[in-house]
Amino acid sequence: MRLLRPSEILRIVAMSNIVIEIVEARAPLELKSRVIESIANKFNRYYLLVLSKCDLVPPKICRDWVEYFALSHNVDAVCVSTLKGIGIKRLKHLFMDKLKEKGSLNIALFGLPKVGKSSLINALKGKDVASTSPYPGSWGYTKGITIYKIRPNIYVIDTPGYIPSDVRGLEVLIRSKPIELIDNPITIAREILKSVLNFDAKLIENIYGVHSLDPLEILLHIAVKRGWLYKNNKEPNIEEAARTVIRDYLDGKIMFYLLPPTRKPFKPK
Ligand SMILES: Nc1nc2c(ncn2[C@@H]2O[C@H](COP(=O)(O)OP(=O)(O)OP(=O)(O)O)[C@@H](O)[C@H]2O)c(=O)[nH]1
Ligand SMILES: [Mg+2]
Repeated sequence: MRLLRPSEILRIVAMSNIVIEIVEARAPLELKSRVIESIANKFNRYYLLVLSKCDLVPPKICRDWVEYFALSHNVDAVCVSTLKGIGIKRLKHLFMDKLKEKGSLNIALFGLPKVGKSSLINALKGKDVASTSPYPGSWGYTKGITIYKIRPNIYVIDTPGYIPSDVRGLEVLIRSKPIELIDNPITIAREILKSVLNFDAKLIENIYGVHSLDPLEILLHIAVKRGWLYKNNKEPNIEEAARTVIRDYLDGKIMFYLLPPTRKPFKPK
């Protein structure tokens, strides 16, 4: 699967005057890299964080994240949903303001695979010019660096997904390669289910029709219910069930999201 190389980031930032990093609103800190921001700062480029797929979190939570990034990271962030058309007008206004300042805009988009970079270009352009796909490496994922003109003097650069060296954990494991090629889908799906069960056990019951707090039992249930059995021993194929859970998480079918870290209340001395 084609990923963006670190050397390409430098080249793209050098030819841009705005750098946008896209992270999904449901897990911004799990997807945000320090690398992009620090390269943008080094080149003295305006850095903006787009909190994508904000339709998957309550509006108040996305607003809290915007406030969190403003106060804790001194970074501008915007909530966007290309699916629901949220935040697109705001972005366009922001670009028009920057255009007055800079004369022309080259806007670079970076982010892990499947955060919605190409979908954002299509929403800005108002038609499907960049190909998109639901899963890492699935048909239509971005394989090259392409410049799209979205308005006179405004160009947006689409890039392949990037796996930053400072981002680790589940999000990296499920986005770095096609789901069929993930070596340990059961371990990963159990982690996803564990987090979702801690968040709201009802979600799992609603999606998979099983009332259980045990991730393995849930995978067994999914495999049995869908008739997935290993060919050799006819046991439930929980590996297939695990890949389904990973797909459902990426699809947003599992409505799970994280909250911004709580700030310590300010105590006057
Ligand atoms: N719920 C929801 N899904 C979205 C939104 N925007 C994009 N998606 C979905 O997210 C998936 C990934 O979108 P892409 O635009 O292909 O993501 P990408 O970052 O360009 O992915 P790569 O090119 O592989 O790096 C697709 O299935 C989109 O339909 C959104 O606002 N809300
Ligand atoms: Mg893409």
